[in-house]
Amino acid sequence: MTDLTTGESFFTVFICNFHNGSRMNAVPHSVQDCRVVRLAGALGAEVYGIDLARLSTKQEIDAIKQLLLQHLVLFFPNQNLTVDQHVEFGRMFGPLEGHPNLKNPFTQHTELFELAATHGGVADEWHTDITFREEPAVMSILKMVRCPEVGGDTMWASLYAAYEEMSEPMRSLCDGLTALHDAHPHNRPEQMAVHPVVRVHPETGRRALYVNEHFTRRIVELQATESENLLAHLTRWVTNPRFTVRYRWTPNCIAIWDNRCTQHFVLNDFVGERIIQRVTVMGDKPMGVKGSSWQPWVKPGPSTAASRHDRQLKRFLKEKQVRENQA
Ligand SMILES: O=C(O)CCC(=O)C(=O)O
Ligand SMILES: [Fe+2]
Repeated sequence: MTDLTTGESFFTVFICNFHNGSRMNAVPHSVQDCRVVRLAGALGAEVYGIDLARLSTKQEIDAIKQLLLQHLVLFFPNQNLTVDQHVEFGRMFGPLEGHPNLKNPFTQHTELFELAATHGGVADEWHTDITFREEPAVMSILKMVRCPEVGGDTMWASLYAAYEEMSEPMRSLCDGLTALHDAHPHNRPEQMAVHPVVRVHPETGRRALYVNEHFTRRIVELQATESENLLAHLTRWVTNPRFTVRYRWTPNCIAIWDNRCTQHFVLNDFVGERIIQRVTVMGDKPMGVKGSSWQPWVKPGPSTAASRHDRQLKRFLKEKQVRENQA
């Protein structure tokens, strides 16, 4: 490791940390002992040598943010954060929000929630967190509290890779589309938001394919069957193994992911208990490449049997109209 920093200000100064000689990770001096080990071609890195409970300066948090922009999901094994420290750590990245629909057993920390497998808490469908909201979470910070000896791995997919590897005509089509997301999986179909199908990451400027199997219901500008087929293709495409990393957990590992350019999925291949706790950094409004290029498509004329496929979109559009009239 080469020290280039002596006497210079923090923001201009980096230590070069090579883990395999092929890729440089720029890590600020104050966390120079950390070792970054990439886990897959598309995304994911393990970080060793940082005690997350002791991080406190803006520079240290900025260093983690930089690593996250680079690797999209970071894993910090063998951290011993208490519930208080976990929440405190999360707050350093921005205001936290509790989960809008899932139970939270921690009354002293409404921002922290827990998923226990024995209570059905297994997120075994590909998703980006809470995209049914107008401003989905920026990032999530998860603590693995209890994991099975075997199984229960989590996978993440890079939505940059998914976008960048599509053909040009497909990218061009997707650039001009928006999609309706809803909280149907939480039995809250009235919670809805429309987001661009291609999201431009506000910090990197890169484009990400922003539709997911769990919450994305309908491409707004397409006819219902077209939407169904395109969504089936895109949500499957995102899960191409080449765009993913699969992580095998150990207890007390902390994972941080950038929710603006990734999806994740838990392998429900285990027996017994598996418990995670998560805090979530509040979100921003996803921006697209150029806005919607076409009008919403709903079946014209009086309602018929087939109109049911447009019902949720019609509901969204009607409520939007009411909101706009009130504003
Ligand atoms: O249990 C996991 O590994 C991830 C759960 C999940 O989807 C989440 O916390 O957002
Ligand atoms: Fe999730």
